[in-house]
This record gives sequence, structure tokens and C-alpha cells, in this order.
Amino acid sequence: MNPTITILAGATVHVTLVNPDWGYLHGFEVTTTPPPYAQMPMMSVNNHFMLPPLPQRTTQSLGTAQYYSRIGSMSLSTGTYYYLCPVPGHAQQGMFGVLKIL
Ligand SMILES: [Cu+2]
Repeated sequence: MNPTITILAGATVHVTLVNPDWGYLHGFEVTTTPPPYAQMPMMSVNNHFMLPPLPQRTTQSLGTAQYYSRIGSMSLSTGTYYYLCPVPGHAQQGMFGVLKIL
């Protein structure tokens, strides 16, 4: 969970966000603002990339559910970034990780 991700500077990274969860929205944001994060992180972190939150899967049953997804591309300059879920409370509860651009 929450692996440290290392990417070479100048690379274009294609991100696909899929939300297989039931009952919770999830999104993907990249920031240079380090943890800890507040209840509403979008109000206090700088934003370098964002895939807005996706709804939960279409049905509770995994056998019949379909999942929402979003795609985007990012290219970041050298530095230490953090990826997090911008849904209120999620990053505060640990839904974030480190993204190193070398
Ligand atoms: Cu989330």
C-alpha cells in the first residue's frame, strides 16, 4: 500500500485512476505539500496534477459491478512530491504516498 514511486524527470506519465470501492469516492492529486494533511486537503495543498474524485462502483456485487475511471498525463520537474486522495478525510487518514522525480 502507498508505495514510494520514482520517475525520471522529463518523462510523461499516463495515469489511469480506477475506483473499485463501494461506498467511497476517491481521487488522485499530486502536490509538493508534505503530510500531515488536514480534513480538507484541497484547501491547503498546492496542486501539480489532479484527477478529480470518481464515484463508487455501480453495484455492491463484484460479479456485476462496473468501475468508473479517469485518465490524465503529467510531467513533473525534479523534486519530491506526494500523491494523495483529495476526498475529505482520506489523506488525513493515510491515503497518500511519496512520488520522487529524479
Ligand atoms: Cu480516497
